[in-house]
Parts: sequence; structure tokens; C-alpha cells
Amino acid sequence: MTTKTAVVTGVTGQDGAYLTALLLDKGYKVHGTYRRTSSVNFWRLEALGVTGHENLTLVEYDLTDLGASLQLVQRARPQEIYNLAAQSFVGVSFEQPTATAQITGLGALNLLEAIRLVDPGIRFYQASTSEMFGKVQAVPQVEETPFYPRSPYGVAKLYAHWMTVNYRESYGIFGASGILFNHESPLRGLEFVTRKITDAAARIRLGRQSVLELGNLDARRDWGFAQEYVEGMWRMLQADRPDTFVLATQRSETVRDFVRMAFAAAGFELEFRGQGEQEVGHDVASGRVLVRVNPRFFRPAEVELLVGNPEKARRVLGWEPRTTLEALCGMMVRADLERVERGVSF
Ligand code: NDP
Ligand code: GDR
Repeated sequence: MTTKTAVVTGVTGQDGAYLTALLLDKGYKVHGTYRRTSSVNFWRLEALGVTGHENLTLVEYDLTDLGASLQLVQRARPQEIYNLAAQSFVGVSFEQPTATAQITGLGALNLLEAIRLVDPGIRFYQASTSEMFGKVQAVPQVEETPFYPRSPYGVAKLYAHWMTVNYRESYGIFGASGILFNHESPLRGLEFVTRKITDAAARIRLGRQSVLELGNLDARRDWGFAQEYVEGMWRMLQADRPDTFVLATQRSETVRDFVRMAFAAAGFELEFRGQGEQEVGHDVASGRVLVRVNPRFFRPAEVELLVGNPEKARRVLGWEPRTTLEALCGMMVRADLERVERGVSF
């Protein structure tokens, strides 16, 4: 059991909840930060059974505030900070590019500055992303693959990544950057495509929804299980030296493949016909159209193909993904069937 203290920003999010549960389990004292909103949402922490934990302190904090960042570090006096807070939805970053830059880009700098000024010995984890590879320059992507972000979100994350590297090289700060490929779970937000799909498959199965509308079905993603990825974050901060690591499964499937898989887990056999905006997916048994393309969900610039090679993380950190996409998808559909039956809507 450790006696360390950690700060986790973005504790209300998917990764924040899983990481908090992992750290508490290891004996950490955790200061988890959340934003003041009119209806704060701790459902993920509740789902993992950690809300009332004696070693968990929930702290109101906004990443865009430098003073608040200084105060957070001064009060918590942590050995480790995991910066998971972000405006993390790629689609929204096209609508709100400035807010995304301030939160997702400059927010990380506020924390790095707080570390530099208060205690340069604090270890820092930056939640970097495969979106930085964007229009990919090599397949599969590794730590050395050149970046080419394709969204305001990707550009903001790239800034935060380079600031982490810069503070590592300029001030000797232990800044680790985890380039994580998409990772999902039953705790994934409903706006992200996997959860949108598993939720819809469950609702359609139970007669609460008739059709699912999606954007680009051809996009390929490397999807892993979030609970395993937060373990990788922790390992990065226990390493001998700060570095940059890719976490991925090395398997890439299309959104269409994931739709087929999720609907199969809900008891439908889907076949697709038509192309582009005209494409639909129908249930083979009934002939009913259950999936339709809606251009509203297209993005101004798309990331077509992501597939990462986590060899460095395997070698240096002993980290490995274990859950197959089929198992992950099945787990998400089962959780959504159960939630829809109970009438719960997150
Ligand atoms: P979520 O969107 O589920 O969580 C993001 C968190 O950031 C939420 O707790 C949110 O709070 C918080 N937040 C947003 N804006 C602010 C702000 N101004 N100040 C303080 N907190 C804020 O993301 P995930 O858990 O999926 O991802 C965690 C991190 O990892 C993110 O930085 C994401 O960009 C990155 N990432 C995620 C990947 C994935 O596949 N999941 C892959 C690679 C990187 P609130 O609840 O109030 O909105
Ligand atoms: P992504 O995840 O953009 O990869 O970012 P998302 O699930 O939003 O999209 C994945 C792919 O699916 C396509 N798509 C749709 N996406 C959404 N959300 N809704 C739809 O209806 C839809 N139809 C098709 C998208 O165009 C895209 O190609 C996630 C986030 O967690 C980021 O924070 C993180 O950095 C990256 O993963 C790695």
C-alpha cells in the first residue's frame, strides 16, 4: 500500500472515474477535481462505488484558471498529477474552437506552470491522444510518427503534448505524455460513437427507439477497454524516467463493423446497402431499417484511419491490452440493456 497523494483532473469523466478507483485501490489519497455546474454528475464514481471513500476528496476546479491551478497544487501537495480534464469531444471542437484551445490546450499549461512554481518534483501525466496523428503519416502509428491533427481538439492536444515535452526538457519536470488511442467502456459518454451505438442497439431491442442515425461509417478506429488504459497511465508515472508512450490494441475496425457487432450482441443481424449519405442498415430477419446515415454527424475534416502499435509500452512498462473488441462491445451492450430496462438515461 502506498502513502502517496494524487490529483486527478476530470474526475467526473470516464477515465477520471476508472483511474480514481484504481488509485484508491492502491492506497492513494486522491484529490479529484470537478467543474462547478448547476447539476454536477458523479454517476460514474457512483457506478464504481467510490463516492464516499475516505481517501477521496472532491475539489471544485476549472482547468482554465491559473490561480486555481496554483491553489490546487498548494493545497493537495500531491506526488502525482493526472491531467484528464479536457473538452474532449472532437465534433464539438469545430463548433467551439476557442474554448477547446483554452481548456484542452492552455489548461495543461496552467498545471505545468503550477508544478514549476510550487513543486517541480511532482510527476505529471498528460492525456494525449491519437487524434494528434490525424491525417496519418504512417501505419501503424508509433511514438515517432509525425503528427498532423485534423480538428481544433487535435491541435489543442498537440500544444499540450509539446508543452509537456518542453517542461520535461527545460525544467527537468517528470512530464509523461500518454498517446492513447480510443478507449471505451460502459462508462463512456453517450456522445461518443461506440456508446451511442450500444445505447441505441439496446433501446431498439427494447422498443424504446426505432432508428439510429450516424455520420461517417467508414472511419476506422483502434478501440480498447478504458479500465486497462488508466492502468497504463499509472505505470507511466511509476517509470524510471518521463517519456511518451502509445497505448493501443493494434487492431482497427470501421464504425460500420462496430455497429454490426453491437447489434449482433443485441440480437439483430444487420446488413448494409447503399452508399454515402444514402447508406442504411436493415435487420435481415424483419427487413426493418435500423441504421441510417445523417450528414449532420459528418465532421468538416475527418480522421479516417487510426491503428497504434503499443510495443514501447509493452517493453518499458509491461503494459498490454487484454480485452477483445467483441468482449468490450458485448460488455457495453449488456450494460445498456440493463440501464434501458431500469429507465436510466446516462
Ligand atoms: P470525458 O469527456 O469523459 O471527461 C472529460 C473530463 O474533463 C470531465 O470530467 C469534464 O468535466 C472535465 N472538464 C472539461 N472541461 C473542464 C474544465 N474547463 N475544467 C475542469 N474540468 C473540465 O473524457 P475521457 O474520460 O474519455 O478522457 C479523459 C482524457 O483523455 C481527456 O483529456 C481526453 O481528451 C483524453 N483522451 C481520451 C481518449 C478516449 O478514448 N477516451 C483517448 C485519448 C485521449 P464535466 O463532467 O464537468 O464535463
Ligand atoms: P473520436 O471519437 O472522434 O475518435 O475521439 P468518436 O467516438 O466521437 O468518433 C469516432 C469516429 O466515429 C465517427 N462517427 C461518429 N462519431 C460520433 N461521435 N457520433 C456519430 O454519430 C458518428 N458517426 C460516425 C466519427 O466521425 C469518428 O470518425 C475520441 C475522444 O474520446 C477523444 O477525446 C479522444 O482523444 C479520441 O477518441 C482518441
